[in-house]
Amino acid sequence: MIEMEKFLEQRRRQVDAALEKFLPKAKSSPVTLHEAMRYSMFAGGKRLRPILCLEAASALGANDSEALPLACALEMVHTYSLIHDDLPAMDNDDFRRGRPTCHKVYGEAIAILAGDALLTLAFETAARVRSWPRYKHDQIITELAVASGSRQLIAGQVSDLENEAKEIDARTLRSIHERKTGALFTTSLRLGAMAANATPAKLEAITKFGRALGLAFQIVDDILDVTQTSEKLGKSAGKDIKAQKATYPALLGIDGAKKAAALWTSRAQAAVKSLGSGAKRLLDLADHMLHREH
Ligand code: GRG
Repeated sequence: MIEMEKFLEQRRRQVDAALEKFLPKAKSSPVTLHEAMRYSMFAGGKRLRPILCLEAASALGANDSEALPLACALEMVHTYSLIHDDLPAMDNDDFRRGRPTCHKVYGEAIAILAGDALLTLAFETAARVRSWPRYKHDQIITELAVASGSRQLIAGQVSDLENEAKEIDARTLRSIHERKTGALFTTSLRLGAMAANATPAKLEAITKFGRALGLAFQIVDDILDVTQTSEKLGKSAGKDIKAQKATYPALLGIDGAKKAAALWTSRAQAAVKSLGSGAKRLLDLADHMLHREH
């Protein structure tokens, strides 16, 4: 576990160094906007999506430099979604990544614009990568757009908002999370695999891994919301109950939710067994995500 922590810290530093280059300098005009983008970006996220992207690429034999711009683009989309999710019109949260939320520090207007600017910068960054023999530039950009768009990430958010205080069944809950959380996870892994010019069979294995891992991640996220403190999570704990959201612990109980998270993790791991020893790190990452405490 300590070994994995060290490895993740190394990866986070690598991603942060690349993000540092892609984000406009804090002193460049408009200063407030660029400061706000950096405030949320460098607030200490786990960097799971970029790390998954880099690890998928590495599992299939690519150098980190091939996937790094895509890894950064994914973190930009994710950070934008957190800034907007925290706004008073959405989840209305004061605390994220261990600090006051973007709108609490910079005001709502700048927070909205910082989110918009990060989303746009994600596409500028992704547009700079080259094509690979099997995966052309337009396919890469389309994947990122679809995962972030009105049928996936944003659809999941809309469905989440519309179902607050409603009783929903397991199928609806899963569908919310597949779009809100799972799509960007799966795309992170797929873009990494594409940067390694994966064969269709290997890309399919990585895709199955991503879908199952995304669900496992979300179930663990729901469990942590009720079992951990805000301090430990770096975001407000106990929010799901307050917002009367349907969650896996509410549907299955804590023990049932833990079993479900373990089941989806083992399904994810089974999906990449065919990739052999190259996938060892992906298997370990799935275990780490299952047992994480924040
Ligand atoms: C506003 C378009 C739009 C979408 C918002 C991402 C999202 C959709 C909402 C965030 C709230 C939430 C509980 C999402 C589900 C789980 C999730 C994505 C948690 C945050 O991801 P982590 O734990 O966060 O990887 P860090 O801060 O470590 O990057």
